[in-house]
Amino acid sequence: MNFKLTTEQEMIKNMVREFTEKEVAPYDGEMDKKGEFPWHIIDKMRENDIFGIPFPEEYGGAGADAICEAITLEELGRGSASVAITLDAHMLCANPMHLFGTEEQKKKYLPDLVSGKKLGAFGLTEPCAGSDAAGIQTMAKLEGDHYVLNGRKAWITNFSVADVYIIAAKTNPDAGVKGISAFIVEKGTPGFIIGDKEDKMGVRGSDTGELIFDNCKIPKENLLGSEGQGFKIAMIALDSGRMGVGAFGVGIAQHAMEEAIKYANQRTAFGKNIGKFQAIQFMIADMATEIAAARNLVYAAAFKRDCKERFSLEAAMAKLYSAEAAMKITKNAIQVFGGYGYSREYPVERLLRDAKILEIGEGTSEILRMVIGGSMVK
Ligand code: COS
Repeated sequence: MNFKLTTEQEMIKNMVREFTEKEVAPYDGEMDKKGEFPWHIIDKMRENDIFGIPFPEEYGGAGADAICEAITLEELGRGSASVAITLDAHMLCANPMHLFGTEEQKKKYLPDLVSGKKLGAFGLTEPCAGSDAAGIQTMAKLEGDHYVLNGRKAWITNFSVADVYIIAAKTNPDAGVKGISAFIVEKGTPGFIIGDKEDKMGVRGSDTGELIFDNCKIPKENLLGSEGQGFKIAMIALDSGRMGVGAFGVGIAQHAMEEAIKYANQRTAFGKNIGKFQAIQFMIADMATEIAAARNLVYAAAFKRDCKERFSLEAAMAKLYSAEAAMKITKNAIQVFGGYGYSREYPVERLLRDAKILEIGEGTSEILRMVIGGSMVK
């Protein structure tokens, strides 16, 4: 076991950090205020090959490992949770395409996802089925050489900006989790309607909303994996997604701690910088320790993925811990700022609003405790 990053991992960390400081972080406040998707940042991410870091070179990627994927999301998250969640959602499409796509599907879709020319999205959640993923109602019926999709998806990140979607639908409603299949759906397919956008509390630069399938006909060849494999594909995609959410949660927490330290070293009270008081130092000590612990859990999940072993447990632990740590750290960063922390003039209140999604998206903290607890008692 090695706790030191490799030369490649270190290089990617420095590259993404520099990129984020220059091209991402300066725009995060504006994105939050306007609630606008940052296309100019996506263009720069494309130019800097950020979408392709963990994919094989034959599809145009950098061939780096899962730790590099986590590092990328952490560093982007340190500058903007909106941008990090956009990439994480894109990965929920690109990762399963890479793992389960046929050669033809990979040749057709992966190069554009890897370069970022096309953005991806992943549609599992529905208005009445979030945590209960097996309870989805969207149906896919085979009719000749087409599947016909009918239903609705909700809370889909990249819902209107994506070009390629992986959509979970029931092909056999009586077969429970074994009756769910995954499909590749392209934007512009007749019957595929982009619905309304959500007005969110945080990650306001990200694009979240509803998708509608109204007799949407997709070619039979767009089935991803085999019929009935969709639930497993979704869960495997979510293992990587949860690792990614854990990673950008570390980034949000790191940002909040850095803001708190900067402020504590400037603000004076009772004749000295507040950073000299033990009350503040203890808060910062807990922040630093929890960030280190969360980062190690994320790296452990990524390491296990790189070993090609199932890492559901590690990914669940990483996301659960990182999300709860980020909530506590952003809340305490506001406390260090006092009244100013409650003002929109400073970034820490935004970080708290951004952090809240970590406890909800891609598996609530309650679902993750079920996954972890279930695995422990088995
Ligand atoms: N990797 C591989 N296989 C997996 C898997 C994973 N991560 N997770 C589940 N499976 C398999 C199981 O092994 C089981 O297969 P077998 O029957 O062949 O053994 C099958 O899938 C069903 O799994 P399980 O019995 O655990 O399913 P449940 O219906 O009990 O659901 C929870 C499990 C609740 C954990 C699941 O529905 C879930 O994660 N829900 C949250 C969904 C979510 O995160 N939504 C967020 C929106 S997506 S952005």
